[in-house]
Amino acid sequence: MNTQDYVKLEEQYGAHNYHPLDVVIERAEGVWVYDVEGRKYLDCLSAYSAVNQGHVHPRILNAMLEQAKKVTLTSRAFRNDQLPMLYKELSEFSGYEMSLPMNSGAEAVETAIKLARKWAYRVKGVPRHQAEIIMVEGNFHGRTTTIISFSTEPLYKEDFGPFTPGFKIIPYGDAAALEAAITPNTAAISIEPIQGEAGVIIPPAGYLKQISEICKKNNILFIVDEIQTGLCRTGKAFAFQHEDIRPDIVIVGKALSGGFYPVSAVLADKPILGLFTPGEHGSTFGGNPLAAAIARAAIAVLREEKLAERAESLGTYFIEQLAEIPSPHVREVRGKGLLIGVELKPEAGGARRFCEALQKRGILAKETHDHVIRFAPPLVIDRETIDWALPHIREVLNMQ
Ligand code: IF1
Repeated sequence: MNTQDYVKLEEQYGAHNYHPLDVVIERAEGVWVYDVEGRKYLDCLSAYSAVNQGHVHPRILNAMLEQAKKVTLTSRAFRNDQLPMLYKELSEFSGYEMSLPMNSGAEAVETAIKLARKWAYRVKGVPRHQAEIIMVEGNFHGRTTTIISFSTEPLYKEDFGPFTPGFKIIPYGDAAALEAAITPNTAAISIEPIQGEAGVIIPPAGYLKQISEICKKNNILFIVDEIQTGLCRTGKAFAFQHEDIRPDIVIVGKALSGGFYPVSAVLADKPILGLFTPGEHGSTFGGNPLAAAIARAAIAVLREEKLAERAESLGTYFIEQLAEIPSPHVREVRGKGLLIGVELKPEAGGARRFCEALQKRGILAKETHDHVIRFAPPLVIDRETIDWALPHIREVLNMQ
């Protein structure tokens, strides 16, 4: 079968909830993916930062295979020998005392919402079922009906009401707006340290610090969604570490498994995560030994291969080189570490056609919000590969 054969099957039998590029990947290794026609591409999306460690990382693969031969799922009705080790290693990696393992990022976000609400009722004394959580414009936290209830993207919500109450929206990047939105019933504010889906939106310097101080002053929880920005993507273990803050709750996912398995988690200290009591929350697969073994190896790779330092140095270089490309189409190049967005001018006609042109040159990138090309290769990329890609990117950014 060739590419079009696969595309036809997908068109006929699959729900059309995506509009993917017509590249049918059958194999991947490191930063490279290979399609069914044998063509080779540089992956500049990393499955939305789920394969920070590179595709099919041998160490994580081996951990998966070895654990799969032993036991994969025990349910949390019993204990297993991998989860306690993941708890400890995740605490050492993050500096948070405890964690609660889930599967998808959205499930971890939902967990954080329930945790913040419980803290509001049991600790802050907010009247039950009146807790408010403040979100920001341009947020992306997943696709569940509660999460899209606070989305500001009509496409994600318009046909899916009625919506979950208890959320307020304020502008992103404006700390004064937070102060104005707080009421006695405010439980938390939840933000992405850098907004990925919104187009790699980096808030003003000091914004996270201001939010943190307002939260402390008003006794509200500061939640950061690091599902896309965390785990070394932006040049630090967590993107919030670019400022001198320590949020109350940190949400991780994606690269927590290196792309091998859905693994997510909520991180916090005991006064917060200690609030959950047996039977209140959980999931069939959350914290299973296979997921835990994979996540342990994924964290070890981040640390041992110094992927944060790598993202910092190579990201700085990549951003500098992209910013030097003369192009009639580019409005701005922005990013942190290897989370980079090239924003095009509206008159460029949208980023999709540039991504299609990049695909023809062996580079897979994804447009986000019509006008931004996101470059987020696996953190194991090297300078030689970036230097290979730059002339192709330069040509494409100068096409008619
Ligand atoms: C799709 C976007 C990225 C996330 C943040 C939570 C989640 C995500 C910051 C939920 C997931 C994915 C979902 C995927 C495409 C991709 C995405 F374009 F949708 F917005 F990365 F920017 N918080 N992002 O980025 O995690 O439940 O998916 O495991 O839904 O199309 P999930």
